[in-house]
Amino acid sequence: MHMNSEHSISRRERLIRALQAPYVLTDSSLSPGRSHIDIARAALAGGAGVIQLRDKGLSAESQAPIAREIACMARAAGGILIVNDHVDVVRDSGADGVHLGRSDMAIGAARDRLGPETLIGASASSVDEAVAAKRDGADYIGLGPIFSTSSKPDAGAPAGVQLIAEVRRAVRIPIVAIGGLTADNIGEVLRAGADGAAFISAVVSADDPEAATRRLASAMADTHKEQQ
Ligand code: TZP
Ligand code: MG
Repeated sequence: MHMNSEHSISRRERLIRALQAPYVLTDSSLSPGRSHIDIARAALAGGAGVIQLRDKGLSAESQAPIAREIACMARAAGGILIVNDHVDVVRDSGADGVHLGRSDMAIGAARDRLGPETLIGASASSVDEAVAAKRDGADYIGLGPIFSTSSKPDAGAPAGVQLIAEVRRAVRIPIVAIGGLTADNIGEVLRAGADGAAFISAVVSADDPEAATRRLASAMADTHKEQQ
């Protein structure tokens, strides 16, 4: 794949731009009958800026060809693909980055494997974890759960939008809020200082994921306009 340092700067700039639109996690277990590719296609058509391939049950080997296809689709739509958990899938697929939780590979080790060009997102659920993730070299923070969620059984107690404001004061890298986000609460999430908003059930469990993404994108755009 073609890579140079210009590419690396623009990848982070592309992230900031992509985060203006919904960040959609393709959890197919919550979306009966739809594949990761179906969900990604619908979300991109509805205006998603970032797709995160997330499958807790599928091996890295099986995820690589899916990631390759979604990476092409995302690129064609001007969006970004992040792979959850699996550093090696990123290397093999041309995805833009990886998202790491606290029980995944350490951020520094992932950076060594992936180099400076690749985006690394890190989960945090407190100010201290966000500060540590930034210090370790994360490019953005996935912060949550903000509201209660049934999509991640071990997500912990909802923190509320107050945590977004606290993390905003503590770190300068982009904050992507997650956990129970919907078109109805996205305004307060962005006003609290989040740069982006990640959704699972609001998109993947909707009857029409494309229309659901479009509604979320429009709610986000309304808030951005109001903030200008
Ligand atoms: N991390 C923190 S909460 C969460 C993850 C993956 C689940 C978010 O799902 P939903 O359906 O948008 O609440
Ligand atoms: Mg993880």
